[in-house]
Amino acid sequence: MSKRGAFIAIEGLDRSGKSTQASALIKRLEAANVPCKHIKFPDRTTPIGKMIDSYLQSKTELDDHVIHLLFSANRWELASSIVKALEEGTTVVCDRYAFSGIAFSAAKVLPRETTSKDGDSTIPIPTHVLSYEWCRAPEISLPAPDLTFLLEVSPEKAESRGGYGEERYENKEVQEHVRQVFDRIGEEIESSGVGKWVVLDADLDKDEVEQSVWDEVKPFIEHMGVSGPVRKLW
Ligand code: FDM
Ligand code: MG
Repeated sequence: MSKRGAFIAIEGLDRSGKSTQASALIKRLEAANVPCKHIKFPDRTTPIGKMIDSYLQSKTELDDHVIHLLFSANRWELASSIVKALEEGTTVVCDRYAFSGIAFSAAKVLPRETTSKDGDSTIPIPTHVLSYEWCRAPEISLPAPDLTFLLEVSPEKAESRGGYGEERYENKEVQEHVRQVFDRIGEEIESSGVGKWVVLDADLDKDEVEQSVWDEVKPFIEHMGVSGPVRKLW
């Protein structure tokens, strides 16, 4: 069997430069004559993707469980085509994947925080709407990335890049909660051995980040190769 393609995911908070880096990586792969394909989640072009798009633009309201399952279904509807491309030797670069799915949903807290008394001070206890385990469940068995980059951007840098947009989740508070879940996911991926998790400082100049991405991807593709069947998410 000829070598299969690598499955590479690029994850991070808003304004971390994911899309820029995904495009830059595709260009580098093309220049190195590596067959490759650029995909993005959510894929807003499918019927499920259109429902997600409408929700993100706050044109529709959906129960938190429902939107979580739609995001996951949006990956499942493309899962077999991802596996097929990889098996045919095409490297797939994915802008956001299941880790965004878990992180953004598990980060949701009820608008009103309950508080606990500690001496004289009142400590807010955020109440999570969906548990981490519940959010992770529908992602089980999706094709697993061989390599995932988490682009870490500071709130200050995100702000300086033009701040957040108008869509749902694009605000400081949500992003901070999401950051914490991403850290938990990274620890789990590392210890599970399903794929490699690489954290990069995305406050750096985009050319520097691009070089760091390439420094990981190039030897990965050339030497270690990507062998064996496509793995499944943990
Ligand atoms: N998002 C993205 C989720 O909540 N779940 C998911 O499974 C995915 C893939 O959708 F706020 C969120 C993350 C982001 C929003 O993403 C749209 P883009 O990258 O801005 O299109
Ligand atoms: Mg966005």
